Amino acid sequence: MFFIFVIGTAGCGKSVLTAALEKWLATSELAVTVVNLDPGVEDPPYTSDVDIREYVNYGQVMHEFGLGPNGALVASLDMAVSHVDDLREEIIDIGRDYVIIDCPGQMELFAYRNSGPLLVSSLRNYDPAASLYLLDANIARTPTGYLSSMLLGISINIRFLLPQISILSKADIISEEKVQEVISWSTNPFLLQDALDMTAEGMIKEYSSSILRILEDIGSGTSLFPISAKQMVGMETLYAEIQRVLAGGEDYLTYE
Ligand SMILES: Nc1nc2c(ncn2[C@@H]2O[C@H](COP(=O)(O)OP(=O)(O)OP(=O)(O)O)[C@@H](O)[C@H]2O)c(=O)[nH]1
Ligand SMILES: [Mg+2]
Repeated sequence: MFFIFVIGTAGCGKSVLTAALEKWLATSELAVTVVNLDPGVEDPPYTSDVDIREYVNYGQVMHEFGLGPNGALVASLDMAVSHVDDLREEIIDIGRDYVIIDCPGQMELFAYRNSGPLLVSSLRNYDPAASLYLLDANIARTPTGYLSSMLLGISINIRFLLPQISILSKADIISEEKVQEVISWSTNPFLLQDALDMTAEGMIKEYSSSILRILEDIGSGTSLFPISAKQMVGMETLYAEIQRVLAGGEDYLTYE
């Protein structure tokens, strides 16, 4: 059983990609379980097989504890941790080869708090897993947006300890030329440095080369995969990369 966690900032296209990947795998006659891990979602673009909303009621949490939308999401995920064994049991009972997990968009849950990484590690247990980290084309189209998105990806990577595939999502909303430029930043740090030098101001100019060195050192210089889940473009390449990573072609990060 292979676990694929779909993560990224709010509205970057996680749920639509989850639906598209399920559709793509299903048409390739691969069996998929779709898990919704977002307590706050109202109408996801897929039919979930396993759903966190069966275990926690986001609206009720907000109402009962007098919380705002973000606080209620944090509290809901904290509560969900006590149900993680039930969620995994459901997934195991269904028993399909691929498990795609659509995560909530509040990155704080994964980058800083414990509940996100705890849910991830308990759900996959010791099964092979990878995370798909989506960089929203809306954000990553600018050099500073790209850089900050990559840094957020690293924050998540060091909490998840999973091989991570970086995706330029919603690639159809920017021109093909822009897509190629953003991809070139991912493979050639000097091009990103040039772009930052041309557009960034003040401190970021001074810091950019050190930040770029960090990105390179920890291996974040791997290519981005442009995807349009809406137009089902890039799915085959993404699947090949998922296969490569899950088959162990990429070392798992280990931190003591
Ligand atoms: N043009 C375009 N729009 C997309 C694509 N994928 C998603 N969208 C749109 O982006 C918006 C957000 O998509 P979602 O899949 O709900 O994003 P999400 O990351 O799941 O959002 P949260 O769960 O709220 O964090 C919706 O309006 C989608 O229709 C894409 O490939 N191309
Ligand atoms: Mg979503």
